[in-house]
Amino acid sequence: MENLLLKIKNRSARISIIGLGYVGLPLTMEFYKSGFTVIGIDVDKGKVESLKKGESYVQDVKNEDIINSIKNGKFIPSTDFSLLKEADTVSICVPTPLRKTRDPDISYIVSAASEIKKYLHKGQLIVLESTTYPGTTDEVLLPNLESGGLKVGVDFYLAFSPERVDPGNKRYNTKNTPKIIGGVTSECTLVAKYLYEQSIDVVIPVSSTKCAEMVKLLENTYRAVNIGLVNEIAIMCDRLGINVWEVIDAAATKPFGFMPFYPGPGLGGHCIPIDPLYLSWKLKTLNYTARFIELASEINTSMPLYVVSKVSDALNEKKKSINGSSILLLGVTYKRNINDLRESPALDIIKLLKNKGAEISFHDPYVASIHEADGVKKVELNEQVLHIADCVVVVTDHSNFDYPWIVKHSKLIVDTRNATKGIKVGREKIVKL
Ligand code: SAJ
Repeated sequence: MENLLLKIKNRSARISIIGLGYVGLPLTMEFYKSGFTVIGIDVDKGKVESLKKGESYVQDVKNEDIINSIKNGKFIPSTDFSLLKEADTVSICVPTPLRKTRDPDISYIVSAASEIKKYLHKGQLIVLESTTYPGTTDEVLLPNLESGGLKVGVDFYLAFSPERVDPGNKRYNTKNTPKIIGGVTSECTLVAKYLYEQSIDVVIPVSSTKCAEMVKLLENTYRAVNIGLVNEIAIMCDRLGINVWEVIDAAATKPFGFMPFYPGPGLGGHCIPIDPLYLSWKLKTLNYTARFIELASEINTSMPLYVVSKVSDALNEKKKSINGSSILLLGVTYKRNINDLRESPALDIIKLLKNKGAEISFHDPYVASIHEADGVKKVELNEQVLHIADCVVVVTDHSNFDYPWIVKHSKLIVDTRNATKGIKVGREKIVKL
């Protein structure tokens, strides 16, 4: 262990990262900036080629950092896993999606592990960062890595450290977001903590890999359940004839014991809709039903249908039906001011409206086309397009939309994000969740 600690201290340790996406690439740059040489491995040749051309495809990573690190020989992007034989540490930052059956898909972790095993050698540190269910490191990764005869905590070190990357967040980044580390043994925790604290401001050890895996799932389940709660509160307020947005803003004046969440068209992104289902799946294998997670998922996934019912009621007030109406969606990404469509509720809303015979178009400054929704075209946003639409639906409240101008030139608006807050017009023109 001492030898590895010394190599980390004098920066002769060769770091490797598997998976150069929105987690792995920023982490690569942090290790580089703190003086390490980093081998970055990705199965996607296109990513590796872009990096070699000095082009970053991750919004929080600058081209110049890529160019400088490669020019100085301190960052080696490659698709070749055999480079792992030179690596002293390996951080695994691969995707952990859901299968079509909504069960966890840890196949990317398993294939990374089988590559690592080929080149595993004494003194190496392996850290899994991909979000997964508690037990993955101990029950899947560890047996795989020890099957070659090396002993964890003695010959090599293994830990879990949840990623906490929030793409586009201008305040929190990889370096200044506290990092949790849980090792298989105390030596594993010590070595992993020592490595990460060379590049990350605050590193917090916990007692096990399972604890570290669970920390991440608590963080994101907390969000999914609270978003589910506030979506149900919105439905209740609608039945009660109460403005849910006013209720939340008023509740948010409480300086303690309350954190505002806001209703919306549904739960998008690659974390919040997915991570809690990793936890509920694991508990099912232990004959336990994670009721909050399942209920929140049920409510959140019902929100697109709820939005379409609001559109239907709003058109009905104008003696129109969805069938044959022209409907313009404003914003289709899963949350404001980013270009990510993954799991976006807009995709569900489009499907539901299409099935009811609507003529749909969209405008989103961050999106050129929606390949998941053929026939739904992007239109330029102008007075005529707004006026032609029988209903305009604000699905994603990008900051660069001119909401007063949109309201002025629209006949009818369904606002799922309270984006038109403060604009004084009659209820017959703006309908909110
Ligand atoms: N959403 C609501 N109401 C809310 C908050 C979010 O409907 O009050 C919706 C969003 O529109 C989106 C989905 O939920 O469709 C997820 O939104 P999010 O704000 O949780 O954003 P994400 O998915 O980018 O979550 C990431 C997570 N980061 C990591 O997993 C490392 C999450 O833990 C962060 O808390 C979150 O960013 C953040 O705070 O920005």
